[in-house]
Amino acid sequence: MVDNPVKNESPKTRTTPKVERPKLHKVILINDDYTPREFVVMVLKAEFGMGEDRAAKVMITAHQRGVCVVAVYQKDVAETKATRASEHGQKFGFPLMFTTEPED
Ligand code: TYC
Repeated sequence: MVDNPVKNESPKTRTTPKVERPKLHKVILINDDYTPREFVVMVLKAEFGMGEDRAAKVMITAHQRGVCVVAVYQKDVAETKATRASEHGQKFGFPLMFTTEPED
């Protein structure tokens, strides 16, 4: 295309760059009345690589408010992590539950 500052002679060849960033998904810890606090902390450390202090803060937030965001990942990673962490609780007979939801 020859440059023409007055008129774009072939507008149909112009493309809009469209790079969509995949939405991140939150892993959410749900409170329950049965899982021991120490067990929740242990699972957060084991499944999400948290240190003791961070894990204890996340656990107490879920305990007090009902839910707490644990971390954000791309969709498939968030779902796998939530499933694994919930299964960790089930394996020990606890109703510990992790869910996922897309970030806004
Ligand atoms: N509420 C539980 C108790 O009092 C502890 C707990 C905290 C369980 C957070 C789940 O996501 C949870 N033993």
